[in-house]
Amino acid sequence: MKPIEQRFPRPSVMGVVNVTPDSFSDGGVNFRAEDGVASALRMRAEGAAIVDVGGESTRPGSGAVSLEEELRRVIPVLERLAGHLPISIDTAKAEVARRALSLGAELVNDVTALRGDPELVDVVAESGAYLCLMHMRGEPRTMQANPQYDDVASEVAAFLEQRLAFAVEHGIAEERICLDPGIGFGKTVEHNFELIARLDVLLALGRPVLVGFSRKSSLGRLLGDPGATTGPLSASLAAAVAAYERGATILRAHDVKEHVEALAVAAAVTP
Ligand code: 9MG
Repeated sequence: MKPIEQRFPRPSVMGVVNVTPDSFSDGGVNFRAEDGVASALRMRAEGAAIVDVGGESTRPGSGAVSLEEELRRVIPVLERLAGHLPISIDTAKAEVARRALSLGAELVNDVTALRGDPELVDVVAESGAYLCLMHMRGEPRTMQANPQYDDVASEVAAFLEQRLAFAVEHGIAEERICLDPGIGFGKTVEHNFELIARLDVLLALGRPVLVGFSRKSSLGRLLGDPGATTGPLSASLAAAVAAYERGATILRAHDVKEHVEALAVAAAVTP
């Protein structure tokens, strides 16, 4: 298998398909399997390098869903997409990842960075799949309750370095792994923008970086609405381009066509 940066060269767009009823960012538009499948196929046609399918909401305040419910949501979508496009499975559960990989998923996107389910590391190692390790402070239910850091970029980098070492020690090839600062996962608006401004601190770990700023509440809050739960497309595109220009490889986004176009322009200026 190719190293992740060859399989998904800069800039690659990862389309988001939340098979959940309660996402702030897309209002549950893909909760029915046929809608999730149609969205994924449209994103591929619009230029997504990979589509991230998830059945558990990770928005601030959300609780966990059972294994059975998560499988019930994502498996029908994955069955119908198998063989049609590159798939990432957004899960922290080993059994969901196992089933998704058997249906052809090539990347496991684990927002817990292998801390959620002790069996997941072996599932990824044995499958040879790509892996995204994301930083999160706390858990989705409570993570936005007064997050504090002395130096957010250094602390996020130290965490990711430790999780990368854990993954490699357990047999996952380093060349298959990308790292993610976890925009919005236990961070204030200022923390999120500082992480993009100082992306070089994460890049120094030597792995490709994935950034997901699309539609996140920090964008709406920066623009003047302190109660925003989401952010507009214009701001999402600016954040993706800023992240790309500072070295990000994969940009996770809901509006694939617009992100592909904006990043193509950015790449023509700054390859
Ligand atoms: C599932 N999910 C929601 N936001 C995300 C982000 O910013 N990065 C990754 N890897 N996954 C995310």
